Amino acid sequence: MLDTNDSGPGGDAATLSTDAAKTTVTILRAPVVVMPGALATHGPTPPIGAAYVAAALRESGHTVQLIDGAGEAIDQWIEIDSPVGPLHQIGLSLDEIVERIDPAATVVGITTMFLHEWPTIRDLIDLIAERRPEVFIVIGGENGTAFHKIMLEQSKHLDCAVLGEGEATMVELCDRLAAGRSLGGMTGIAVRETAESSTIVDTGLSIRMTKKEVNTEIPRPAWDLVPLDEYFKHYPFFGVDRGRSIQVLGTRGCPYKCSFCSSPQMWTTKYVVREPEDVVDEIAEYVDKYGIGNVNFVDLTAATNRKWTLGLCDALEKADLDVDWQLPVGTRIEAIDREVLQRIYDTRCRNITFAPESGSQRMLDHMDKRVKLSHVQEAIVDGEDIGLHTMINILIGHPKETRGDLWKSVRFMLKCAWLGCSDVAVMMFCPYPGSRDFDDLVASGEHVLDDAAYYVGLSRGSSEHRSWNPKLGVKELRIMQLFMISAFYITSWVRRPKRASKFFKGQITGSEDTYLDQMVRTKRKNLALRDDNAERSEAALRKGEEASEAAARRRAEQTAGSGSDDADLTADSALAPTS
Ligand code: B12
Ligand code: SF4
Repeated sequence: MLDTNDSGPGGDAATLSTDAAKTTVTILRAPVVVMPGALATHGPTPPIGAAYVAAALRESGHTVQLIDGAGEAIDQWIEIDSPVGPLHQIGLSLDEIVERIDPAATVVGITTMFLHEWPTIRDLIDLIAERRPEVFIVIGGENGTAFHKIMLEQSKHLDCAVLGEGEATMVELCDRLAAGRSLGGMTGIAVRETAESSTIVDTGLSIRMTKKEVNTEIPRPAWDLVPLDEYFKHYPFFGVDRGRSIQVLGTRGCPYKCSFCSSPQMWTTKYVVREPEDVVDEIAEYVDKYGIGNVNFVDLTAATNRKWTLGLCDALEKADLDVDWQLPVGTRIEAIDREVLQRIYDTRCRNITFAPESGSQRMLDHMDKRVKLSHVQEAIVDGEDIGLHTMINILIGHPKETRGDLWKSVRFMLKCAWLGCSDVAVMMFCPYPGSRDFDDLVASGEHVLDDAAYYVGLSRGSSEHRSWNPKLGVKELRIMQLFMISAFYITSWVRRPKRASKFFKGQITGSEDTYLDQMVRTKRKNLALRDDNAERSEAALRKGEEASEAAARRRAEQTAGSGSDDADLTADSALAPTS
């Protein structure tokens, strides 16, 4: 049982132990799910969170296998049914994943970033429990942290959730499991209280690592366990295609607390930076090992600290690598000025995304989005003048947004286009678990979590999307989204006609400079790949159907026999781990 007298090393989660008993651990990433009708074009990218956790486990002495359910069959598209219509699952079927789990594994850790992955992961957990009832199943990641209570309630076979930053907590968890010790006193997990109980004990977020620990104790992602060549062969799916690419994380966390974002509940507001020299050393390693020519930073908000950004540029200049880099995740603006923009351009940053989210100050206040709109526009003018491609993210349909606010965003966005901004992403609001907006909407009964609601993050721009705004319906928001995107690029092309010809030329030659180039080309590639795949691998699609049927059968059987041995088995294994 969860013995609270055993304080163990609990509470000291930020230490990677190497002297405990060891076991074999499989880290799993489920196949990626995409919605054919949605505007977004994202597909699989290498699973950096899973690779970090795998590296930490390996360094502490555990034997580690990483199954990348997407990357290991990146050109296999399986059509699956969902409450929001057919979806495409890219990667291995669930059966194929379970077949690959190392027979020696006693722990399986599943990474999950997105809410829409949950139905697939729920099926995957059932299948693992059916075939490998002895393994201890753990979930971790941004959505695993935010949504763990419901996950543990819905999935009797899920034994534990690791909450927040994963490396040290997962090592401690596996050490305890390997030694047959109780999980009592451990920080950063959620488990069932006893074998019989449905009460979930949540010991709070993992303790965030200090700057020293981030810089000296955690190993780099275990990319050697990920089929990177498969990703290189296909397209990067994130950031503009500038050749062989890899993700890098320069900083951890974000000091802000925007109401729509789940980051504060996952990372707190502690912002930790890596030493710029170490980041550049990592990039140099990837140039040598994998021949990469481009880095996509996946930091929550990379350029938040001016001194750090300039330090990164100094280190890049010194290393003189033949590598471009991009900041495709929306970054803060307060630490950006002309000097910073010039330095990042000089060291080969080519694309930078700002995230003002709205053109209305009232909305910025509501969302707690601390940004100065005039500053964004100054950065666009300076950045484009220097040679960077700038992009802005705009969010529409927030529950507090009025039509007036929406039109202020349109005006702001068009001014940005006129000033030279290269790209825009207009996204429809969606409540994510872990965010303040999600909690408010669930509490007020305006957001009901049924099986269709899991896909709202994926459906943006499609007919399946919903609106949580009392005044702006989903139809109006979809029309506005398309109108805003079109109006942005028309304004940009009218003001700078050369951009239009460059765009069409790029679609023919395959060269990409902007997010628009990337989005259109990726959509075209996805369609071609899908058609190609439909012809080539009828078998894969059939396998998908069989897998869905098998999952449905399993669910029906479970419902019929619920309340039986399952709960005991899970709880027993959670509280009296294998030795
Ligand atoms: C980069 C990024 C992307 C990239 C790449 C993602 C990828 N690698 O697969 C791309 C562009 C592809 C992407 C796409 C989307 N994204 Co995105 N993305 C991010 C971003 C900014 C950073 C993620 C990242 O790489 N972090 C760095 C790594 C190291 O952190 P990590 O994965 O969390 O890992 C740590 C812990 O979580 C934990 N951990 C992780 N795995 C495991 C496993 C175990 C066993 C354990 C114990 C611990 C553990 O330990 C790790 C190290 O400490 C996040 C923001 C965020 N807050 O995370 C949004 C975020 C994840 N994205 C989000 C969304 C909504 C999307 C899209 C749905 C958008 C859209 N509508 O198209 C798509 C979905 C694509 C798809 N079809 O699956 C949301 C998810 C919200 C939700 N709950 O669903 C986030 C949280 C942003 C936000 N708040 O809006 N995204
Ligand atoms: S939206 Fe960006 S700035 Fe706001 S809390 Fe999330 S990561 Fe930080």
